[in-house]
Amino acid sequence: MKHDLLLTAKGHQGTQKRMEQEFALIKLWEAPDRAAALQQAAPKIRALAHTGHTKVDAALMDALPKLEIIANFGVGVDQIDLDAAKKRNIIVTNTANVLNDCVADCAMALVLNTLRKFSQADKYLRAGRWKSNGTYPFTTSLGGKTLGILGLGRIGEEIAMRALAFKMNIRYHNRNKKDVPYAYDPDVVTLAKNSDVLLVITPGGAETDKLVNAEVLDALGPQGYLVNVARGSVVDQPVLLQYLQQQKIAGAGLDVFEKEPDVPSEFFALDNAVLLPHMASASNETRTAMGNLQIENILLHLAGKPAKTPVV
Ligand code: NAP
Ligand code: 8YV
Repeated sequence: MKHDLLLTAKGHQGTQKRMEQEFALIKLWEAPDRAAALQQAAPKIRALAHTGHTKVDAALMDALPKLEIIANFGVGVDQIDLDAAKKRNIIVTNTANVLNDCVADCAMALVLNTLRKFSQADKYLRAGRWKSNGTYPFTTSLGGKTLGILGLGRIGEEIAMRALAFKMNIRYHNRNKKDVPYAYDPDVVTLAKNSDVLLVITPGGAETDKLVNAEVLDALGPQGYLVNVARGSVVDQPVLLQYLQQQKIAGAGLDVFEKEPDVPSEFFALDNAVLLPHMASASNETRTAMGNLQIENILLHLAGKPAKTPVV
């Protein structure tokens, strides 16, 4: 007999296909009446698979009184109310580690692209401006510059290794100093002051909300660059936009935004920003590995075994 599984949203196709094979799958987003679908599912649902950035809140947990596990597709769980899950003895799992390389590759590509402006230069060539205006203006080298990593965790450490290969110097700030061969700064402002590129890869949520604010961007200064692959919430987005428009920082590379997929159109006009549609983990290989881990966590739990990557 297949176990029941409630899936909150349409996500990675291969993962959904596997879920359809392994479980009796209920697709919540397809239900014409969500409340009625939840009521019907409630007596049998022990496992919920979540994908995307909609909230998994206390009300959803209360609608599923038999719920034991919420398995997230993604390492960041800021969209899940962890306190509410803990209170209800619901396990939350993520997809830690399997995406480290892919996200670090994307972060490094953003650093490179933001300083060297390859995206902008590509547009310049396609618009025929090489021929009409001549060579593209000179850009900024990476070698010898200091990369300040805000959030030197699993992904942050992979980014540091890549940046070393580009001959960058590494500094970092976490709440807790680590046993690593990189210089530690005790706060974000000091890190920004000491960095040419400030790279954000902390979790999202209340603890890090607008951690990168005007004071931090002032410390980064007009020659400094910001790269964000964490969550849009970690940066004060309206302030960042203003700083980019007024060239109070040199540029930004952004994979994440405050209210995805809505990106204020003022960003599109900026020549000093490289913008990506939240795609740091979006390779076929990595998304498949994330889905496999999400499913493995659910199957382990339903077999009475400990999940592989629990968060709470
Ligand atoms: P992780 O291993 O838990 O690392 C997070 C790091 O952030 C830790 O070193 C932690 O150190 C630090 N940190 C946490 N809160 C902080 C705070 N208030 N101030 C300063 N540092 C803080 O997590 P990970 O696996 O590397 O993932 C990090 C995040 O990247 C995820 O949560 C997710 O939001 C984001 N992400 C984005 C994408 C994307 O597609 N763009 C893909 C994957 C992940 P301390 O605890 O010592 O402070
Ligand atoms: C995914 C992510 O884009 O893992 C994370 O925290 O942000 C990304 O890997 C997202 O989780 C897909 O829903």
